[in-house]
Amino acid sequence: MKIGLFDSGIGGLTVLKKVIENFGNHEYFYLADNLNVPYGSKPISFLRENLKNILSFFNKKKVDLLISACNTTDSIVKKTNFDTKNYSFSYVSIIDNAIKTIERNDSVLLLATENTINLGAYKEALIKKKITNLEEKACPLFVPLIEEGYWDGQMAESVLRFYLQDSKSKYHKVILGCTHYPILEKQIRKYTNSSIVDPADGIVGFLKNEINLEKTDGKIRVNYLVTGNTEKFKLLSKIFMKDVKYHPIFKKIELE
Ligand code: DGN
Repeated sequence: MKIGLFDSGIGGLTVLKKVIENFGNHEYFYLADNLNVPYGSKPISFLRENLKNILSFFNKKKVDLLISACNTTDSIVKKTNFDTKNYSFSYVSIIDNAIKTIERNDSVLLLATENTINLGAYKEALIKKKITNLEEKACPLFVPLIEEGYWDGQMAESVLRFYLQDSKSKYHKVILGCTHYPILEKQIRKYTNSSIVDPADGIVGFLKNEINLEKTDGKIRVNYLVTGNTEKFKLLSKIFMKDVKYHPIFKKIELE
């Protein structure tokens, strides 16, 4: 199957990695729009236009499935009547699948970008699930920190402490509502005893149970399409994907 994924940078790799681990050899296209990172605080009107270009790009690539590996753009899809039906692929929502892992009466802490929280797609879906104990926290410093490669050390420690020092044991679940955040999962765990929801697991569940995607053998190739700094993306993706046996191909592209 031809599978597309996209994000503002390396965050979506947390989804790609789990998809590869579970489904092996498919034809993967990963668009890293790091020219426009971070999406979390950019104007919605800009991100919406940019999203149209991303979807047209994948339409031309003729992917069968397009996985939203970005909660911010998925929030835009859900809250601004963005039509994903006029394309040849099936669009896979990260938020819909993350929500499936939440149970009635769970108390929830949502960590996400400012745009994701302000757009309210998670909140709306959680209220539908009768979740009344919800706290939302935007962590705008996480994405720049991660995109600059500060995944541990003092700088990461200070930023994590700044956002999370009050979070200990208050919730059943902590949703990492930005695909960049699982890169800091080990450190986030120091601040909470709650169970952590990585939306990538929701995507894997969807592909397994609702699309019946099979695991296939063979050499795994990923076509990385990068809009901004390709060298930086190449370096960080190599570090993050170091345990994955695959053949990455990097290409700089321009979105129309
Ligand atoms: N990783 C994206 C998300 O899940 O929202 C976007 C992060 C960003 O660019 N701020």
